[in-house]
Amino acid sequence: MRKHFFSGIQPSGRLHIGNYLGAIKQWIALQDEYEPIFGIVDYHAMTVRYDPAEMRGRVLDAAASYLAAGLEPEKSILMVQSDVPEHTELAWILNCITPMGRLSRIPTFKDKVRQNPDNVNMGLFDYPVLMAADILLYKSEIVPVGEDQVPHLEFTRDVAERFNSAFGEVFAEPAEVLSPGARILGLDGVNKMSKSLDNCLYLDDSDDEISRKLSTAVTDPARKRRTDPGDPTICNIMNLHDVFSTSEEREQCADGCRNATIGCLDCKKILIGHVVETIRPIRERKTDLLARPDDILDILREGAARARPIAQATMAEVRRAVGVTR
Ligand code: AQP
Repeated sequence: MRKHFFSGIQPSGRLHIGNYLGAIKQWIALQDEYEPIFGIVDYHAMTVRYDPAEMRGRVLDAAASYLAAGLEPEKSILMVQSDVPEHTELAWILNCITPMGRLSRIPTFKDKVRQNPDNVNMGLFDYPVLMAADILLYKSEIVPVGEDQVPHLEFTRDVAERFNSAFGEVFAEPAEVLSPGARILGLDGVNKMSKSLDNCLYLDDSDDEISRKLSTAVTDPARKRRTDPGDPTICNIMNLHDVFSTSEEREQCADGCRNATIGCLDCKKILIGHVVETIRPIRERKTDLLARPDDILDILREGAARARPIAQATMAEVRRAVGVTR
């Protein structure tokens, strides 16, 4: 029997190439070896202000993106977090063994407080506990994630250890699996590519949008003219070449930048070709899928029905361990 692991994405906006390269691409590659559970974690997305009328559409959009990127519902389980109430049940139990001081040191919480100063709610603070519950519920031993999630995985291991030593061995301590695209910067060249910062190349951008966004994206700011030599090590376009282009193209662009024999625009044109080739088939499949929302809803319903017995079996063990069965 293939082992499970859980990995999820918040339906907090359209998915972008950071989500794809940091997480989704790796998940797809693991679906022969494991039976992964891919969650659309809608309860996590409630930690920032949102319009309830948009949530259904966002969930469908995320599901279509996963499927278009190569998730196969015969091999993997695609589900929505709120369809499996054991996630929030386990989160409550984990809350009761989590020191508040430990949570307040997690850097992503501080970042979110900076971004949402007028909405610092308990859900935002507790986000890592719900994420730990998502992962532990399926006894995940690995979790493919982007670099920004490493502190959450460290926290998940902590909680698993705390639980096991208080109540007896129930959970595995999961390890993060990072890809070469584990930290994709946004088009501003400074911040992480992020839905909420809208500095993204989205998985459904048109060829023209990709070309326009990359043509105006930040490069080495000290390189003002075509004839100035540049520093490819601080250029975000070069970072993207690292994940999209061949080694010959990377060398051609890096050497050409250092000795000013290639301009930023020519270097960008090579990248644009690769990004368009990657995004175009995903966008086209996604458009086809979104034209059949009932088929997507069927896949999500079936995913929840397959995930629930696994979650219930773990919860039965957890309930016995913490002494709430009679
Ligand atoms: N820029 C990124 N580079 C590499 N990996 C990334 N991931 C997100 N951004 C990048 C990975 O995608 C998975 C799902 O992330 P998420 O959507 O659940 O949450 P997030 O990391 O908070 O993503 P965003 O886009 O930044 O969302 P908002 O703006 O709503 O907070 C994770 O594995 C993540 O590492």
